[in-house]
Amino acid sequence: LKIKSVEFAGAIGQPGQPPPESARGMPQVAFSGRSNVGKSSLINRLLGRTRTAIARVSATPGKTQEINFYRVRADLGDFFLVDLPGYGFARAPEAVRKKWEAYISGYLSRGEDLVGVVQLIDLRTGPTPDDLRSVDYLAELGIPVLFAFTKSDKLTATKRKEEFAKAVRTLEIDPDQAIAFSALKGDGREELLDTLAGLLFPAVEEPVDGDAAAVEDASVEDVEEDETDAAS
Ligand SMILES: Nc1nc2c(ncn2[C@@H]2O[C@H](COP(=O)(O)OP(=O)(O)OP(=O)(O)O)[C@@H](O)[C@H]2O)c(=O)[nH]1
Ligand SMILES: [Mg+2]
Repeated sequence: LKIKSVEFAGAIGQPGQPPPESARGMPQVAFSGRSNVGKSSLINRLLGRTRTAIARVSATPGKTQEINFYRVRADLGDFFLVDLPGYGFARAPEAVRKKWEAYISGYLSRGEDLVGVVQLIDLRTGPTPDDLRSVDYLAELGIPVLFAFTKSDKLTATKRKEEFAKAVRTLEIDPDQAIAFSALKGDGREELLDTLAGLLFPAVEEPVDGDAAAVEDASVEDVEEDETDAAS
C-alpha cells in the first residue's frame, strides 16, 4: 500500500453528528484505545507524518476529544482513518466520559462504512479492564478487529516477546491478529499497512514475487528519519 497524500477531512464533535460528507461511502478504519496509548502517534507513523504530525499528539491524556477523520489517497484507492478519543481517562469528569462514550459508540454502532477497528493496547501493561470492555463491545458489533500493541520500543526484545505472548493469551486471539508497534521507531508499520490494505481493498490481489519487493520499497517513502516523540 503506497500512500500518496493525507488530509484532515473533518470531525464529529457531538453525539449524533454524522461523519464528514466526504467520508460517506468510503472505507473507514478506526483506531480505538485508552487515552495516551498512542493512537494519534500510530496514525502519524502509519501515514509517514512523523516530522509534520497530522494527528495531534500529547503527553497529556485526553488530547483527542473529537472523532477525527483523515482522508488518505493511496495507490489502491482512497480511504479514511478515524482517530477516536481515548477512553479510560481517569481525570475526566463523569459527564465528559459519558459524552465521549455516547458518541464513540454512536459512530461505531452506525458504522456503515467501517471495515474494521484497530484496537490499541499498551504492550507494557497488557489489556486493561477498559480495553477488554472495548474488545467485547467491538465483538458484539461484529466489527473485524486488529490489535496493535503500542510503545514496543519501551521494552527490551525479550520483554517484548513475553508481553506479546501474554497479551495474546489474555485477549484469547490469534497471534496473527496482533502487531507490536512502535510509533517512535516505526516497527510494525509495514505489517499494519499490509494488513489494513487487505481489509480495505479485499478485491485487490497480493503482488507476487518481484513485485512485492517493489511495493515494499515504495511504501517506505519519507519515513526514514531519526526523531524523538512528535511534538504537539
Ligand atoms: N516511546 C514511545 N512513545 C510513544 C509511542 N506512541 C506514543 N507515544 C507517546 O505517548 C504519548 C501519547 O501519545 P498519543 O499519540 O497522543 O496518544 P493518544 O492515544 O492519541 O491519546 P489521546 O488522544 O489522549 O486519546 C505521547 O507522549 C507520545 O509521544 C511509541 O510508540 N513509543
Ligand atoms: Mg490522540
